[in-house]
Amino acid sequence: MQQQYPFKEVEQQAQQFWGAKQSFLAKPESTKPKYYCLSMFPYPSGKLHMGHVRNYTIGDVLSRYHHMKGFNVLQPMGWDAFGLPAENAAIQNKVPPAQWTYDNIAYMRKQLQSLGFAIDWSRELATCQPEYYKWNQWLFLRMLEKGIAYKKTQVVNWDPVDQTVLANEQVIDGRGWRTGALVEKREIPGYYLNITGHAQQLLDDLDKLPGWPERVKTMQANWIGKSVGVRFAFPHAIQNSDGQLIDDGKLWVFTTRADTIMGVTFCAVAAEHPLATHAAQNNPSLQAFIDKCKQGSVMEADMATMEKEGMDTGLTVTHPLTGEQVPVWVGNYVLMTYGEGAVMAVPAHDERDFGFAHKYKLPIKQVISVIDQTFDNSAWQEWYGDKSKGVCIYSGKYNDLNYAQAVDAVAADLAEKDLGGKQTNWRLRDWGISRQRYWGCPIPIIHCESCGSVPVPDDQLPVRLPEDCVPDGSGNPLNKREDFLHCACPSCGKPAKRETDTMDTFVDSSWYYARYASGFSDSAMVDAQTNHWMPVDQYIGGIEHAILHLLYSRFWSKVMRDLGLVNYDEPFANLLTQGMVLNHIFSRRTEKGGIEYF
Ligand code: ANZ
Ligand code: ZN
Repeated sequence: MQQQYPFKEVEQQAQQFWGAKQSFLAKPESTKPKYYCLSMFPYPSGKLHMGHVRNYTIGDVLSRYHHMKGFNVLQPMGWDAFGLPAENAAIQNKVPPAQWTYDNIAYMRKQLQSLGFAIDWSRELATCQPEYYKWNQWLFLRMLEKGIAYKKTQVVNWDPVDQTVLANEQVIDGRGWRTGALVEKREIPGYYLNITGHAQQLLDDLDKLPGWPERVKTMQANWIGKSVGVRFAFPHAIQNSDGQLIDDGKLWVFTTRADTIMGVTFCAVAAEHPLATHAAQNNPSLQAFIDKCKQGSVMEADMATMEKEGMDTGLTVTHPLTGEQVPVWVGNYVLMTYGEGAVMAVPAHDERDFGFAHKYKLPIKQVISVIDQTFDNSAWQEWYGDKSKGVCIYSGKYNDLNYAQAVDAVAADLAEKDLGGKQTNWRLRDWGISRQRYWGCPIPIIHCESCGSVPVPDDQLPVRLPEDCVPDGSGNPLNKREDFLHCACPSCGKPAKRETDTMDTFVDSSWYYARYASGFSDSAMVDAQTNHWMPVDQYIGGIEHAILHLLYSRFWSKVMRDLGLVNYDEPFANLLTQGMVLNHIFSRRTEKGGIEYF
């Protein structure tokens, strides 16, 4: 027996043996029970780090164990190869993102192979390959046909330095995460996927996942955020300069506490709300306040902790049940993108409204009472906002009703006046997939002056991304690529222009597991083999993907299922979220204020 482990010899011999025997080739025709073991695929950032080694070792141990137990194992590997870091590297080193990416893949593949993992390398894929992303485009077109994908303009976070839209997560303290520039809000057109249409299913089907950590399921449920309440209107006679009623004379709000409707002492609208815009026309200080609000973060976490600020618009609306006039304020804590972008404010029973009313000396009117508790306007107490205890008081005909009874009664009365009714709201927003980025999957749309936005016909897929652009940081280089831009309109044949936005890279990772499990056909997104291997028996990855990646994958699977491409409801039967390997990382603030890592 040798004193030391001569890893060079032993491992090389073992790896040669496995290679010669094709030991890790998955065999779909085998009659053994299948075991699909999947680790989240890496971004080809340059070199493997210890986190990769640890993550992939977990999957490897599980794969080998099941192999030995007589399972037919599939353990594939690939590359999440589109994305921003390649563009940033390109800006720095002046090499095309494609070259940087393919070089990194080659290097990291060698590293992974030298680790001797039991991977079926015959199924390797990279999401930047046209053979792969062709099917992103193809499914997008199917979604477009079904109305699941649609175009709309929306307010987005705009980084004026990078000339790009940022995700909420990329806005830190109101600044772009990379550039440190003050983020602006802008309206631009983009494509959205109607994930909210699947919200109920995405919530319900969490119950079909006993093999997922409770914590992750809770995070998903909170993110989906089902909220049952009442949507109703405060009528008004506010007209715009053309003499037309704004929003048909109705200020709509969404509330989960319709039982407190008799305690309304003001309404608060978002800075982007039409009533705010209207009121600001002859009120420069209100306009200045609105501009300031628009600069702030749209992250909900920030919304919850930030100082509540507001300003009176001078406008009033009519309480739908009492007929009283209610003042309208602009409040920085009201989100334009949730509910109706406006709230009925009940300072006595909502903590945010309470703070706001105190700050601006607005009336506070108790309408819920709890036995043995005394209401005191000067300080907030937990029970004020607790809907599980208490009954209505000072509320006329609703007195003595509990929460559920009062909500029903109020909703019925509002419905009778044709001013509203019960409604379910979702915190989840539709998934905006357009990115003003080069290194991603082109959105297969052609813009024609006569025909508008025309889908690229299937037989012209994939729309290939030119691989030799070198971004210089000033917007999307595709806008300057004449050979990419110009094409014929598929519908009328006249000269037209290609869409230059590319897809969010979360699209790429939303279905790679199904492609691994399929034969790599160029005439089908997936084949019948997929249903043999899927769902993934063990998915392994970082907790940082507990929400977005997993939710998008679940959604994408359901769309594929509805189109008859696959037969499973959920892609990942068991989920293991490994910990993170932490190490001190050196960084510095750049001149522009962003963070640069070494
Ligand atoms: C009056 C009220 C009284 C409320 C009360 C709560 C307690 P969830 O559960 O998250 O759906 N709200 C509605 N739209 C909003 C918006 N665009 N921006 C900020 N806040 C908004 O919360 C619904 C509650 O959040 C609604 O119920 C509304 O405040 C507020 F004692 O209405 B409530
Ligand atoms: Zn045309």
